[in-house]
Amino acid sequence: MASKQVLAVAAAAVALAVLLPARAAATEHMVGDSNGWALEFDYATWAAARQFMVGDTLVFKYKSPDHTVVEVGGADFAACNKTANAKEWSSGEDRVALDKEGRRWFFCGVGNHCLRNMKLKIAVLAAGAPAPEAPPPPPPSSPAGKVQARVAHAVAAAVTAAAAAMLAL
Ligand SMILES: [Cu+2]
Repeated sequence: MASKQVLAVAAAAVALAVLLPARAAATEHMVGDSNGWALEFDYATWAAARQFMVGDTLVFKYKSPDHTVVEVGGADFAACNKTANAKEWSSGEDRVALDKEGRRWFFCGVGNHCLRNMKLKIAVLAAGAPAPEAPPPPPPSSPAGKVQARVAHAVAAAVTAAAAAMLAL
C-alpha cells in the first residue's frame, strides 16, 4: 500500500532529522539577559558563563539616554577611561557585531557607571574553534542509554522500512 510506504519514508526522515546534531548557528547575546545593560549587575560572571564566537552579536539593551556603550582598549577599560576617539553607541538597543577574533572591552560612558561595574570584557573565539569535548555516551545499562539504544533501533527499523518501500516503488 503506497500510503504505508510514504509513512515509512516520512518516519525515517523525521527520525534522522531528530538525531542529526544541530549545526551551531551565530548567537545573539543579550548582555545581562533580562537585566539588560544596567547598574548593579555582574557582567564578568555573565560573560564567564558564555562562549563568544566570530559571527555572533552582542545586544546592549537599556533605557536611552540613561546609559551608553563605549568600546575602548584594555588599558582604558581598566581605568574606566573614555577616550576621545572611542566608539560610542546610544540607541538603547545597540547591536555590536563580533566580527573578529580577540578581546573586546565595553563600558557605560555615562557618569561614574563604569566605576560602578557597568563594564563588560569578552574574548571572541574564531568561528572554527573546536567546541568543548562532548561527554561520552552513557553505558547501555543506564536509563538514558536504554532510551538512546531504543531510538537508534527505531531509526534503523524506519530506515530499513523506507529503503524497502523505495525498492518496492
Ligand atoms: Cu550607565
